[in-house]
Amino acid sequence: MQAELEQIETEALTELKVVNDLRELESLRIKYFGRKGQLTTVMRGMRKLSKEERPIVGKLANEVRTNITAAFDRVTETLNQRAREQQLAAEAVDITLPGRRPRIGKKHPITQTFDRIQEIFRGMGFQVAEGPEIEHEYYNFDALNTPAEHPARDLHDTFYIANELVLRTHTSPVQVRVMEKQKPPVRIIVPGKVYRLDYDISHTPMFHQVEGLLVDHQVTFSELKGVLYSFARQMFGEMTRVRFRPGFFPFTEPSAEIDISCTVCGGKGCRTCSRTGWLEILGAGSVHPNVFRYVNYDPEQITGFAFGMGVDRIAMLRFGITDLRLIFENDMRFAQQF
Ligand code: 2NM
Repeated sequence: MQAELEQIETEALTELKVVNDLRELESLRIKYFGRKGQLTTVMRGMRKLSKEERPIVGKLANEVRTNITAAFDRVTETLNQRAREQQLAAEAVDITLPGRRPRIGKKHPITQTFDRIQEIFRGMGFQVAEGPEIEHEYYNFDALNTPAEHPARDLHDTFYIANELVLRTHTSPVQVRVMEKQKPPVRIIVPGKVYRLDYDISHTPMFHQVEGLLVDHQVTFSELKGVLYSFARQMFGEMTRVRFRPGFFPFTEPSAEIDISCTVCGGKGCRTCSRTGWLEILGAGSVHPNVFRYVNYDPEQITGFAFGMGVDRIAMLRFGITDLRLIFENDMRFAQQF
């Protein structure tokens, strides 16, 4: 039995030297210490030994068990450490590598222009209103003093999408909706997308507009001039000159077309202003009494002015964009420049 114990010890220690992983180690533990393990079996057999032999063999058995256990502990520790090292190596981060530069988004030049226009008009006490892009003919035309026979309602200009429903051709219908709900004073601007059946080098079927409306008791045309002069100088620079020419819109009377001195040449004449020194950027006028009647305002008591501008052309001037198509292509190389 002693010889057997010594052989178990030698064998166990030898086998433990070549263990590769924790699974192999576990099957060795079962082989020696399990319920039917070699050491367990020998120790169980000690019951049959004589009184004299038992302490001697028992002492040896204990020593053998202690030695093997110690060897198991050492191997366990080594394997655990190796596993930790492998994990750390696998998870290692090379902090000397250059960082990956995050792609930073930019606001589209149209959005930036909308933002600036809104900022200027908020500064003059206007609030921002929005409304649907699919409109009823009533709001897009009738309530804006544009009767059924009016040329602006021609099929060639308007996207009809269903009976009596159109894609709005301007943002003015939103102003009608606001006036229907709100008594004067009304002081709003309406930014948004508008749609017209028009597609060539200088027109896209969808484009962007900001329209403004100010109504109250005793509002005059000179206040319109004051607001638009202030806007022009904040938007295009303090040196900007402004001129009003007579114009026509069905929803305003009188109406005006408003030019600013050319932002490229300062008024000397260049390609951008077709050698005139002026750029047409706004339409405006005093709100037609008929528009007030549609929203139940009394035109004897209430006056007001309205104006409208195309945002796409203003954005092109602002950022020096020479081709309208670039605004709608959404090429990242284009967008990154502003
Ligand atoms: C323009 C030019 C002139 C305008 C009129 C109205 C409303 F709803 F009050 F009648 N909103 N916008 C208007 C007037 C728009 O755009 C070139």
